[in-house]
Amino acid sequence: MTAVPEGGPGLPQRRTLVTEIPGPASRELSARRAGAVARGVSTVLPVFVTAAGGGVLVDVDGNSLIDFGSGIAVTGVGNAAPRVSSRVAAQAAQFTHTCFMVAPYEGYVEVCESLARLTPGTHEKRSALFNSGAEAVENAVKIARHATGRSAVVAFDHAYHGRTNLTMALTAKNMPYKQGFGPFAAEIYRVPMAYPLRWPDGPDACRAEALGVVKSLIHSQVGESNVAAIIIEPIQGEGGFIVPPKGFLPGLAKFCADNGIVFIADEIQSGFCRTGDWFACSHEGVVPDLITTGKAIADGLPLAGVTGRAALMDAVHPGGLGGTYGGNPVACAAALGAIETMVAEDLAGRARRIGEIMLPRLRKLAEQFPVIADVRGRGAMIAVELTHPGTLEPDAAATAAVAAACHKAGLVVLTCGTFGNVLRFLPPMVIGEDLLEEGLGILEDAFGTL
Ligand code: PLZ
Repeated sequence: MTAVPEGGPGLPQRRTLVTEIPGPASRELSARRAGAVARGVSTVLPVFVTAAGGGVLVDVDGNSLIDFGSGIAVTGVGNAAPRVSSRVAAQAAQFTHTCFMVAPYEGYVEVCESLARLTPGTHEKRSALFNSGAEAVENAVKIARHATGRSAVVAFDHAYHGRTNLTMALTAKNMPYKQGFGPFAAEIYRVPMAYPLRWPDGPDACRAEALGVVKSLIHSQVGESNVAAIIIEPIQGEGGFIVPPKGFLPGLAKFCADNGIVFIADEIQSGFCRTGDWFACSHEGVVPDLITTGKAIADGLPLAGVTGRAALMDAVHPGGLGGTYGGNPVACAAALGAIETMVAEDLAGRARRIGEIMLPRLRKLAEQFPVIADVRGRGAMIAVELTHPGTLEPDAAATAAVAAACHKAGLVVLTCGTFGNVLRFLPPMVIGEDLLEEGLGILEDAFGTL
């Protein structure tokens, strides 16, 4: 047995397979896991990790895999990024917890100051910190309801906002997120997403019609004056990396402003440089009233936030927001290290470069393999949607087969989409170009196995 390497960017940045995937040591741990871990918690690729950094994950069998998943858009700055690890270690040695509601500390304030600076808009802002994306979304809705005195919340088809009761209600897809877990929270209304590939009359009609359909449904079925908030992922994540046509998000933001509705951008997956800008909203100059953040904010330590207009955020009475762990000092230290890394290494620029490398190669692949119906995304948030050639009928089987072939060859890829037919690519923004190219080569070979 070789010594377990230390994680971080110093790990050899190459793919090395020394066993089949998963190897014997991982299989043994999987067997142990089956006797201890609830089966409802599932896993994409059952290799047990011992170290990770840059663009690789190292497993218990000594395999080094290329990471195109970043733990679902979390480790954008690279796993165990030095500025994160050192700040976390230093903070853990000082104190691990006080509860910000009992006795505060500077790190929490500094994270909120960073959020005010980095999120879209130059208006006066306030933030509150939480433990998970779902909790941030719940609180954004609480704040919007409190500030407006209204109860209805409008969410989109293909949306994903979490697994708690309110966020399950906001999430569109039944299996596996909602099946058997109802009843769900009330006063949630769903409208169609501007999904160019699947808009009934095609992408051009989507651009022309989607906003009108959304407005008219809200008018006829809910009533603008009853709507507290409209919540949208500027690029939908779990639902299939759906990028709405230009103009849709600004139009929605304007509709909200005109009707006293709080516009909530859920940037938990798309935020923090992932799409080639600090936030996906910024590609169209959209300034949300509230923005939810999580995932990449703290390189994997549990932290999430709600940031928004001071008047909205401060509408809530003292004591109305909180939680034992929200904005934990170690998680805040990680966030400050992650943000410092994003600035120092221009990770938004790196994300744009990743997109420039990936999109043309994937478009070429789509010409070669007609099972690829769409190539889309921005920066380092890229996907391909698979259908039976010449139709819009989702091909989840081919998607699963390509993902399995990638996994076998040592490339971690994730799937998503309401119909399970989207392969998504979320490499760490710090991934080396050689490794990125090698990963794309593996993906191309995987399509060849269909
Ligand atoms: N909003 C836009 O992408 C989390 C879900 C993984 P939590 N997405 C990954 C799974 O299957 O549970 C997500 C998101 C958007 C909210 C969330 C919820 O964030 O930190 O998982 O609660």
